[in-house]
Amino acid sequence: MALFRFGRSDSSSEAPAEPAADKPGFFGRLRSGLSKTAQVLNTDVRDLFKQEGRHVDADFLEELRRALVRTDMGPSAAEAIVKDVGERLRARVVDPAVVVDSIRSTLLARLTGTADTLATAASGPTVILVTGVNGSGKTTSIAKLARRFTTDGKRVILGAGDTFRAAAVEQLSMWAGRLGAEIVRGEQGCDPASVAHRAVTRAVEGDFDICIIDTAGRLQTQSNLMQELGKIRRVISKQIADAPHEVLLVIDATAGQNALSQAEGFKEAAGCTGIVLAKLDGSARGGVVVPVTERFELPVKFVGLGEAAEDLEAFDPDAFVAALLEGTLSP
Ligand SMILES: Nc1nc2c(ncn2[C@@H]2O[C@H](COP(=O)(O)OP(=O)(O)OP(=O)(O)O)[C@@H](O)[C@H]2O)c(=O)[nH]1
Ligand SMILES: [Mg+2]
Repeated sequence: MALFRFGRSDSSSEAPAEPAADKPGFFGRLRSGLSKTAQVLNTDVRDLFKQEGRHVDADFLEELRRALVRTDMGPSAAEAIVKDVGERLRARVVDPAVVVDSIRSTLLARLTGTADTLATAASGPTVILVTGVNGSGKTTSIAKLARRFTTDGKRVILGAGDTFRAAAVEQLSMWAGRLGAEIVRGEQGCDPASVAHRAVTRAVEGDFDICIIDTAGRLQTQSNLMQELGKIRRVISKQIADAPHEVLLVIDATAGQNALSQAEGFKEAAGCTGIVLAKLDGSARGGVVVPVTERFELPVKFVGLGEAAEDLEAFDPDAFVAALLEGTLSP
């Protein structure tokens, strides 16, 4: 299986949907999306440095651990940072630079393996199945992905596998029309696996490069609906042996710790291969991708930073951690 790498979209070379002044750059939007987590780091962790000449002892380490756990980075990353800081600074005067460096390197180590790559078919169409809970941003993320592919010169076909709501099919059709992608639709209430089957058949026959299949939102606790995802998967893999090449789980960045149970449920039922973290532009709790990536080995592939088709960026761990740590050392 090959890997497909998108270039980082350069806002200066693309027509923005809104005036540039209204739209902060990538880092600005990432920073605002991570503001809640960054704020905890900023206030709680910085408070620990305030006491002049304070030594690194058990009390300091416990306070640091508690502050870190209050972010969404998860207890395991917090513990690793405390251990590292304890080893590097034991009985010495608190050095904020060492603490920040430890946070940075620990989080980066946990986010490695996350890359802006998508697995693609060696030949024939690449099939991407998109899953997630209700309203997480699946259909919009599909539009954003489709735009990336069509901009790259690829021929894209969409499968309207959310047959639950008529409006869902309309929403995807609207995007397909705008983006110049073909769409395969089914009757409302029909079996989504049959729509997926028809979309893949058309993708093969029509020599499309990419086939992206939408699904209705569902909760990871609805076992019948989770089994339906398994069925869609099986139907696709009978048509193309190594498909779906990616099964993306779209998580709403504001889901916080709920993202952990979503990742667990969807990975098990649908064999998810990666995450799209949508809505990171709002007031979000995006730090949760650290434990999600670590516990479920689900790399974050893309982040959604707005409602428009161009508001998708490849996940960049360095920029992500830098945004989290913004201001932690500043007065
Ligand atoms: N601000 C912002 N809004 C987003 C983003 N992604 C999606 N949305 C909005 O979130 C809402 C839900 O998005 P959809 O793409 O319809 O979500 P869905 O998962 O397909 O929803 P269901 O099909 O109902 O389960 C819409 O109003 C989108 O415009 C994002 O990255 N940022
Ligand atoms: Mg949808």
